[in-house]
Amino acid sequence: MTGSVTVTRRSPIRVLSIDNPPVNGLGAAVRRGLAEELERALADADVDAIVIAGRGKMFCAGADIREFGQDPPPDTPHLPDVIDAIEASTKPVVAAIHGVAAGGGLELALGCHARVASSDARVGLPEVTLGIIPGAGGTQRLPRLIGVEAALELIVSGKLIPAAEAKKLGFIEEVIHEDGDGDVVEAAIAHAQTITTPRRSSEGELDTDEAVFDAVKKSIAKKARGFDAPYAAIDAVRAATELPIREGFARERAIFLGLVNSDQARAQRHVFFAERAVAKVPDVPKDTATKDIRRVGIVGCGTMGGGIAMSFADAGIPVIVLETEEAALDRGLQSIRGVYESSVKKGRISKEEMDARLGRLQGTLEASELNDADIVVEAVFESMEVKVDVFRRLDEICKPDAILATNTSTLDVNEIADATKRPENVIGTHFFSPAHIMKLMENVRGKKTSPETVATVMKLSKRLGKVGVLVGVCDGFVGNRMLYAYRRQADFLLEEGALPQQVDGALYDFGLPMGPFAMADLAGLDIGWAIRKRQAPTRPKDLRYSPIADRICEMDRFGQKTGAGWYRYEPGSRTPIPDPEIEKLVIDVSAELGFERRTIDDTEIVNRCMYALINEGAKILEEGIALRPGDIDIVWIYGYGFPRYRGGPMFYADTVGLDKVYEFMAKLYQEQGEWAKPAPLLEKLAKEGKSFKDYADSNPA
Ligand code: T1G
Repeated sequence: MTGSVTVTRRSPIRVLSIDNPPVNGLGAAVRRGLAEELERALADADVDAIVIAGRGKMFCAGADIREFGQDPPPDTPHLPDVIDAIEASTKPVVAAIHGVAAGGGLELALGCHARVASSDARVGLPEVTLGIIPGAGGTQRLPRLIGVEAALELIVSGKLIPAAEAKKLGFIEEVIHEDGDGDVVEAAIAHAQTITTPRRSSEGELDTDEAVFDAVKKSIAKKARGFDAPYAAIDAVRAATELPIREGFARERAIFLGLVNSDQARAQRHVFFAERAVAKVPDVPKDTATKDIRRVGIVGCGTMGGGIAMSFADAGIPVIVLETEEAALDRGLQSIRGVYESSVKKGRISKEEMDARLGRLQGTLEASELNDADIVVEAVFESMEVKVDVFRRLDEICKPDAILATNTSTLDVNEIADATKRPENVIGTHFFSPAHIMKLMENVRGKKTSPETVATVMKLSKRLGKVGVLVGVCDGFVGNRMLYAYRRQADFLLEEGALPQQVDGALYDFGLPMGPFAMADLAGLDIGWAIRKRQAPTRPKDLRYSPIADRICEMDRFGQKTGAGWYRYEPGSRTPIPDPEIEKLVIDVSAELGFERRTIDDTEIVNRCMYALINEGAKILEEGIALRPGDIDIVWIYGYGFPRYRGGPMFYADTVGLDKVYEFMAKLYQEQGEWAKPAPLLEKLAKEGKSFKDYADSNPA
């Protein structure tokens, strides 16, 4: 064993196995080990061919991302050099791929003279998801193997594809079914012995016209808005068509090195690790017992109840949906069927798959039919009175160990839990609309929620293909509570001189999928109005409050669903059109409140809304409502479309500098009072010249 490479002598074949758990990352030791063992094998006359494989659950997940930004130990070969040596080998080298070959791991395999994969393997170049591009030859070798268009599709999307598809494309030579054909290493050994002349992927010229690149740029314009890496990847592949191979490699490397320490790459690396960290709950160890979820009950088949039911059916779990009236149940089930039918029409799922999912869904008007559910998710009207009544009844009907979950987006989960005799089995599972699509689940832990209930629901989030983030109980939990602070500044900016389309435009350009006013129109203004009415009795009377949103609701304008809200909408269209009536209302309210309207630029708009959001995030952290700054980032990225290339609001704050955020909020505090009071944690970190990352490192969750 050299470094993290084990050697198996199967004369005349030498097998080099990467052994660097958990994902065989190509860290310094692995690169050194591969280089040294390759040299030995080439020098050994008893060796006719070499197989490279991976120990454990996969071949190799690429470069060790944790080593980025660090200088490797001296004499550590760079990955491109290791791969060049493999490709130059006069003895055939075959990659034996199982599990995953991703990024540098696939580039390593592309440097080999052939690739044999097990049928369950997935392969791809996901570097763009980390804000970089393949930097070890992938953008030069892959197009030469499968053509420019197919290579662009894989590199620019960053997706992993099944081995069978890769074989069809032409960069996997053989796919074996390990249950039938023996293991992949054996197959690779056999394959190596069939090779007489090693085929080198970097050989051969490429020719293509510019239209191909323009077409890709056009096709990704919406999805890749604001991201640098996908466009850099297109430039690298273009270099493969314009330059001889060595110059192409150099061009790729230069683009890669230009990105690897960029703000976007550091942000997307942060998101990669933050997304994996959210699953770790300090006082709920990995081996905490979890309940088996075989059958699920949903209370309410409205927009949220229906979407939640689909999430479970999509994940293969039988669901029974309870409604109070036949008409409501029919409407709900019909809308679910409608969503599936349009997915079939769009070719997203097959008719058979639709039928299978609908087959798992059952409607009922009989609450007693929820008696054998392992978990029941309540998704009824957002009223404490209604929810407490539902939970009292569920407590009587459901089996003793069933989990009772509420989909409330703002209400006190402890109060709901205390309405039952099983508060330890009560938890919040806050889905985001549309629930069958949005990946985020805010799992709300009450004072009495047991570790088993937490562990079960966190595991269930993963099973549903969602990202579950554990949060504590407060008004609006993490996402909506921060949204209140963000939205408040947006409202105040209208009174001071901005207009809805300007505020929305500035935040759209910042990278959000839409601004606060267009988002409110999409969600429906009646929801926010109900929340403001509920909060009115406890809202501090001496603090500023913007009446504009209430006035719009009093005009029966509730957004897209009524054809008018902050904007007006043509029938059947979701395109927001600025409405002079709203402009007049905004200007009238300014005058009414004594504001002299002033010119406000986009930078102030972004700073006011973002810094207020971050400040609320800091309060949430110090109150322990969120475990880590990264958890808050994941909530905003998966729940509100915060741009991944900015890393989330808390990571973004670190790139701006907490001193700047603090100074800005401290100044706003002078003008607005309590609403803008800097969080003590923000003040402390800013004055100590520290970041939220420093806070996370010194308060490991
Ligand atoms: N480096 C370091 N750690 C990694 C890692 C990597 N490449 N991939 C995963 N981990 C850690 C992860 O943080 C987690 O740690 C554990 O491994 C299990 O991961 C030159 C420069 C392979 C599909 O983008 O997509 O090569 O939380 O929970 O669900 O061109 O991991 O347990 O402490 O995700 O089974 C390109 C990244 C690198 C692939 C497996 N490669 N990894 O999924 O496990 S850049 C990637 C994944 C590159 C070259 C460039 C997934 C996976 P912990 P996991 P999983």
